[in-house]
Amino acid sequence: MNRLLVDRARRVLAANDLGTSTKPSPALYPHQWNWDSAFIAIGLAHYDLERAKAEIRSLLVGQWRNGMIPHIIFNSDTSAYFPDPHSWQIARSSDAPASILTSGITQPPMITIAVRDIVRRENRADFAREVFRALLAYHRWFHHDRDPRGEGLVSIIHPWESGMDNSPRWLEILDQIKLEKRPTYKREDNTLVPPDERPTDADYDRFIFLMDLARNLNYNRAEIFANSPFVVQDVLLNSILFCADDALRELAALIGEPTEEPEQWMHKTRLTFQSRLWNDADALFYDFDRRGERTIHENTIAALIPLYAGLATKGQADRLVKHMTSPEEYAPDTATAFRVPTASKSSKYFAPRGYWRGPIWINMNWFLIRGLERYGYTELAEEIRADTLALIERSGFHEYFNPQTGEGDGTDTFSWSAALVIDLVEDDTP
Ligand code: 2M8
Repeated sequence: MNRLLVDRARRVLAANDLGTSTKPSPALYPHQWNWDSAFIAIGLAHYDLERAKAEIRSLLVGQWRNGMIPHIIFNSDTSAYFPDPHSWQIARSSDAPASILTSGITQPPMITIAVRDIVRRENRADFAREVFRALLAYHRWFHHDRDPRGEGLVSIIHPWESGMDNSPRWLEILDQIKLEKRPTYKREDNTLVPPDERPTDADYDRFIFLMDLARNLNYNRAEIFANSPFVVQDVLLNSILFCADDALRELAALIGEPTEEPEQWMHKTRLTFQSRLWNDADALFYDFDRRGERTIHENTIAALIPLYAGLATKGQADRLVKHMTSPEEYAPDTATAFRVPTASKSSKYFAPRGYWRGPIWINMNWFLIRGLERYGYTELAEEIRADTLALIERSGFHEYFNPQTGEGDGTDTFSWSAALVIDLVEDDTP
């Protein structure tokens, strides 16, 4: 049964293959996305290491001079996606690459974790040697540019950087953005999948407002931090960066480079993660609104992802697991058969078809399975793995799934759903 699932998953990746990169889906996402490609490389590494390396190399082609790896690298063969290169106008920044079109923001740095997977599977250091400098530059950019005060937590400047675009976590800040007039733009996404499975126009107005703001400030970080209403220390991105720092440390050790820098980053992150993001009363990790200097009290799946990174103490992990097993929040109940929803069912924003406001996403289940395994909750990890595979078996490689009905929503044949299913079935963590 599972072998058949792997075969089908490979066919999804082959169908979305653009040669040296893979688009997330056939029509809705026709370009290369940063963390999608890293998840895809983790899947590819199980059966085609050369193609996995190509996926990473093509992502690095888009790297900016300041080290940032952008969230989208545009495929010049298509224009059917908004926002397009003209919306970003990255040439306004002297840091942007000259001959390649990209967006002007980033996404969670899963790339370094994917590279470590590839290197471990190959059991050779060549690829680590090849890409180490580029990865180091990306991490330095994160830690210096996005954490200018050296606090140990980096900030995101757009909900798209979190990868969880319309998460309830961002709503309070976005609601405060009062637009004098609506930005003018034409969406493509809600013509390709049912509009109620996509962010609303009100969400998009604010996404575009923040994109315009960053562009009009020529992607100058100091200006953006000073002028944007959206500067947030995101639990998810900082958890992934912490894991990525650890992967970078391992790559450095392998090729005889110093390991102190990533070690120091990790040390600082661990401290501030605890002191600023852990909320002991609610027993959840919460994002911090850096601009407004306040905690964002939203119970979403992001609050549980520090398990993946090993950033929770054992006591905190036990309490996080209680949320996961509570039927009022993340566990099945009479109305909700499938897990794990991306927002707590107790949230007033919970919406079972609402994109990142409730549906099940395979990458989030994957993070939780890996996190539960790390803390020794093997039974729960096994249950979620079995549920995840059963969901795909039942509804196909959709982008996300309704936790109440198990129906697949968003786009079909979604690349990271396929890639991570391969990783979950093979499950021979290198
Ligand atoms: C979604 O985000 C893009 C914008 O970056 C979109 O909605 O058009 C998110 O799910 C994001 O996490 C993902 O990387 C991207 C491509 O799959 O789609």
